[in-house]
Amino acid sequence: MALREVLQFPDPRLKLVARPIDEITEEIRQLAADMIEVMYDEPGIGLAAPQVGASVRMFVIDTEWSDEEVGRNPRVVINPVISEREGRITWEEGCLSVPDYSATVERDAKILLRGLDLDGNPIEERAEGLRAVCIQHEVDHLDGILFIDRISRLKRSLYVKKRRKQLAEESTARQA
Ligand code: K1U
Ligand code: ZN
Repeated sequence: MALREVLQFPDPRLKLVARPIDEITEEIRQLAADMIEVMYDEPGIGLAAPQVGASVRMFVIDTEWSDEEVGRNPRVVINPVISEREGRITWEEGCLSVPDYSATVERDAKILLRGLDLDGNPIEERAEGLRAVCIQHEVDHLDGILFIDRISRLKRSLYVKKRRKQLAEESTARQA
């Protein structure tokens, strides 16, 4: 089956607050499997359900994967909550839903993530560095927040202008 499409800014579905998952159904398991496939295909190190148009609180992450299948260790996190935070860190972030742009964002340096896995078992993970940054980025997606909402107004408006121009050019090219 074709891969699910990743929604791109300014798709309004990226602004929605996703709803908690109250039952882990076959549909949720299939969504998780599809998201893992999309994450490796893009490629990315994380992906949140709203990015593929599913407004539910789930993300997938693999911050250390390599091209060989044996080097892959995807984690699925359902109803994530960041319950402890310590220190600050800055990181150059990108986003599969924000094409052709990256910017430095300040976030919590060390976090404790809680949630559920696909069997409904509790997950508890302490993370720092890129892993902590990526988890916060994915939880933001579940709350309708993009990393460009966490940069200066000037930088954001310059990006929005560039993106509008890019979309207008794409539309002209399609009509030609
Ligand atoms: O949620 C997303 O849009 C995925 C995003 C996650 C992320 C990256 C960097 C900092 C914070 C969050 C990406 O994966 S962008 C692509 C990327 O960073 C990457 C892709 C392949 C190899 C290594 C990195
Ligand atoms: Zn993103």
